[in-house]
Amino acid sequence: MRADILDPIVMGVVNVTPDSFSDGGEWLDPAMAIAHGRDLVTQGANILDIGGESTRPGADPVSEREELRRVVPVIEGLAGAGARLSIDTSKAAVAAAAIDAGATIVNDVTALRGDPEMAALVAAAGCDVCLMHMLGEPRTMQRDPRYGDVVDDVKAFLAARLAFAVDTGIAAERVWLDPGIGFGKTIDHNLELLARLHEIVALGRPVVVGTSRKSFLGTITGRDDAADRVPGTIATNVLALARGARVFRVHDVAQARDALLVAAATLRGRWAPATKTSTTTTSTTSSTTRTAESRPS
Ligand code: HH2
Repeated sequence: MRADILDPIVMGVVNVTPDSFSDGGEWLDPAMAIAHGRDLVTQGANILDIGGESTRPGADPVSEREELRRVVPVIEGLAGAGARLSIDTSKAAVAAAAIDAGATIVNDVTALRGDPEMAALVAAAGCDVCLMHMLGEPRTMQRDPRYGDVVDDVKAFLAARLAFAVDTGIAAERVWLDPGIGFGKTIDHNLELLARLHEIVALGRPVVVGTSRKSFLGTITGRDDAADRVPGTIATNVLALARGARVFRVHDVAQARDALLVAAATLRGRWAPATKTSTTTTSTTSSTTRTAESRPS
């Protein structure tokens, strides 16, 4: 029995991009993106992660103006939809506009290295921030990535970025950490990070895992179509939960949510019925009560 297993938090992906690796172009129209976000909330998303720039291997950068044009109307349209809103950006101006429009989480795949203004913005806003590991940058990151020991290296990087965040005035309780599955990693790097995820969890901050539909799942299963990688996504999410991960960034919310709720109850050897039915789960181990302001701590 695992009393230490906290309620999983499901972060649904809303990509307002023409070129994302698995759903590029599907939600580029703001009305379509807003409808998709609302649908993900209905499916059980606790957080919606809205992004206007693809970070897939080889992706070209997007201008600030274009990124703002893509994401701000979508965040405005999803404010009050029943989930916390996260902005997936490494640009401070985009994060600032998103926060003004209702976002309360900044998901920065550069871990505050991409824009010198970002750390101060997050500190002043008092929002939550996800710091992700990436080796190199999206255009070139999959060209022969190398580590000493991948888990030790990623853990040391995340510890250093957490210290940097705290030094710039961000409360440690606001920081989430993400090993950056697929960002400058071979298939074996991804698998070793997932197998030893508890070593990252030991840093003491909520760990975010983003395996959803990624290419290493296709390599293992032979599934070329990213939409066919949901079972692989769920396998990694459930195993990550068992190793202490807290937030699961997924495209296929309903399937991931069900699997994670059953996995959490099974690991605990106990199930408590939800007492409220609004849209986001609390961080307690004792129930699946839902509250809009819940966050990992
Ligand atoms: N993965 C992607 C984008 N943002 N953020 C975090 N914290 N962790 C991740 O693993 C992560 C992320 C890539 O997935 P997706 O958004 O579907 O693709 P694209 O970058 O092509 O838009």
